[in-house]
Amino acid sequence: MNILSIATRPFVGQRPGTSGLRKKVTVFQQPHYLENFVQALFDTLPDRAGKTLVLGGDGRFHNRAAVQTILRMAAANGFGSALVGRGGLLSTPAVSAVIRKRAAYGGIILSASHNPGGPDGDFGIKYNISNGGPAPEKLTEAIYERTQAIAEYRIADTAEPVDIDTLGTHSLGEMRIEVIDPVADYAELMQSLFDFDAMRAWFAAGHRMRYDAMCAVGGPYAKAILEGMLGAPAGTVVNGEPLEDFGGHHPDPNPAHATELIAAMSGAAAPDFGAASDGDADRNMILGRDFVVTPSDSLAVLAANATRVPGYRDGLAGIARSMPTSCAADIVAQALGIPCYETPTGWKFFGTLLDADRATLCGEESYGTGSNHVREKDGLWAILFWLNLQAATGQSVESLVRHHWTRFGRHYYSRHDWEGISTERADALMAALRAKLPSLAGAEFPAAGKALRIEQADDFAYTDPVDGSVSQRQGVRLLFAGGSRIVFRLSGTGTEGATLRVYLERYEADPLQHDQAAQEALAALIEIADTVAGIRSHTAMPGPTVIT
Ligand code: G16
Repeated sequence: MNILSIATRPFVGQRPGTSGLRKKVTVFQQPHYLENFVQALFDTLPDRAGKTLVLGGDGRFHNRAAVQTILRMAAANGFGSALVGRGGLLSTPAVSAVIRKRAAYGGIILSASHNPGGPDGDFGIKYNISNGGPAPEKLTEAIYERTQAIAEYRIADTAEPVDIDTLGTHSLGEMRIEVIDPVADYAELMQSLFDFDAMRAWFAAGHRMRYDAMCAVGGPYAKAILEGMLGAPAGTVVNGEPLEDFGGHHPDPNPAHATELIAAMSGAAAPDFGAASDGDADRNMILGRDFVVTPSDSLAVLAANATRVPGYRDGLAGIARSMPTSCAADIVAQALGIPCYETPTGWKFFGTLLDADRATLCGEESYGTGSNHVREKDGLWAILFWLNLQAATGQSVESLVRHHWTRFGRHYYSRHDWEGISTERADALMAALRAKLPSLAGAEFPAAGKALRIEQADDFAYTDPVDGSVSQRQGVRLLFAGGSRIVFRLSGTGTEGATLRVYLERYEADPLQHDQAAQEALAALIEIADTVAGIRSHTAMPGPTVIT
C-alpha cells in the first residue's frame, strides 16, 4: 500500500469543546479540515502501532465520507485493525461497550450529538480512550496543540472505498478492517444488567410504550432490544430509521424538541411509558402518561431504586452528578450512606470516578444518565432501567416519581437557554458576573413576601479526587439559604455564537407543595437571575430561546 504524505496548514479553532470537535458540516468539508484533526489525534497516540481502533457514528450527513477518510488515515498511521459499525453506524454508548469488550486501544465517534444534521447542519468527531470513555482534558488539549502546529498528514493512496455495509473482514494495506453488527455487543451487555424476563412479561401483560428514536442512531438498538428481544409490539419504536438529516428533526430529547412524543403521551389512551434518545443515543428522556421526568429526578429515582435491578443488586459505591444538575441525587446518596460527587459539566469528568469504583451511577441535567457498565452516558440503558423498575414494582413512571418526592422532597428544576448571543456579549456578561461575585454573598432578594438570601457565590472549581487534576471557571453558582441554586455558564457544545445556560433549582420538602408548575415554583429565582446577571440588557434579547 502506498502512503501519501500531504502537506497542510493549521486551521484556527480546532479545540475540542465539552464533547469533541463540533462544527458546521461545511467547515468539516473544507479540504484537509478533518484530516488535520485526525492526524493531530493520531500524533498524540505514539504507541498506536498495531493497535485496534473502533470507528462509527450517528449516521448524520458526512458520516460515511468521514469513515472512509479515517480508515485510510488509520491504515497509513500504523493501526493494526479497525472495528467499524455496519453502515458506519455505532451509537456513543455502543462504541464505549465495544472498546471495553474487545480491549481496543480507543475509538473515534462521528457525531455532533443532539445538534441538527444535514448538509447545513452540524458534524463532529470525538475520541474515546481504552477505558471506553471520552478523552480527558489533558489529551484533548494535546490534540488541540498539535492541530496548531501540523504540517502534513498521512493517508493511504487508494480511491477504492471500503465496503462498510457488509459484515466481514477486509484489509487496507496491512490494516485489518472488521465490519461489525453495531447492536450485538451492546445488546449482550444490556442482557447482563436487566431482568429481560420481567420486562417481557410487562409487555406481554399489555403495557404499551412509545420510543421516539428521532430518526437517529438509537433506532436500530431500540428496535432490536424492545421489539426484538422483549416482545414489544411492532411500532413501539417510532422514527426508528437513522437518516442523514434526522428527517428534519432536532434530535434533542427534551420537552422543547420532542413535542411529538409529549403530545403522544398525553391523554387516557396514551401509552404507559414514553422515551426518546438523541442523535448518538447517549441522552434519554423519560415520560409517563401526561408526566415528564426531569433528568435530575431520573438520576435520583434510579439511584434510590437501584437494588431492584439485577446489575445493581449489590448496591452502589457512590453517585456522581455534574455541578448544574439538581441536588436530588445528593439526598439519596445521604440516605444510602454513600458519597455523591459534584463534577464539572462533561461526561469525561466521571471517568476517573467510575474507573476507581468510587461512583456507580452518574447523571447530568442535560438528559444524560449512565453507570459503570460503560464510560459514556447511555440513553437506552436509562430507558431499560426505568422499564425494569416499572416491571419489578408494578408502579407507573408517575407513581415512582411521586413516591420519591414524598420520601426525599422535590427539587423543582429548569434550565433556561439564551441561544445565538454574540460571543463578545456572552463573554462580557460572564465577566461582569464574575466581577460581582465578592459582593453577592449575603445579598437578599425579596420573593413572595419573604427574603431569599445568597449564602455562597462562587465560580465552580473542581479537583479530581482520583488523579488530582484541577478544572477552574466551570460556572458561576449562587447558593441560597434553604437549598435553592442558580447557576450560569456558557455552553461548550454549540457551533454558532454563544449559548448562556441558566440553571434554576428550588428544594421543597412539603408534599403538599409538590404540585406546582416548575416555572411558577421557580418564578422568584428566574427574576433574581436576570437582576443579578443583567441578561436582558447584556443580550438585548426579550427572553430565553429554550426552556426545559
Ligand atoms: C455533552 C456532554 C455533556 C454535557 C452536554 C451539554 O453532551 O457530554 O456532559 O452535559 O454536552 O454541554 P454544554 O452545556 O456545554 O452544551 P452531548 O450529548 O452533547 O455529547
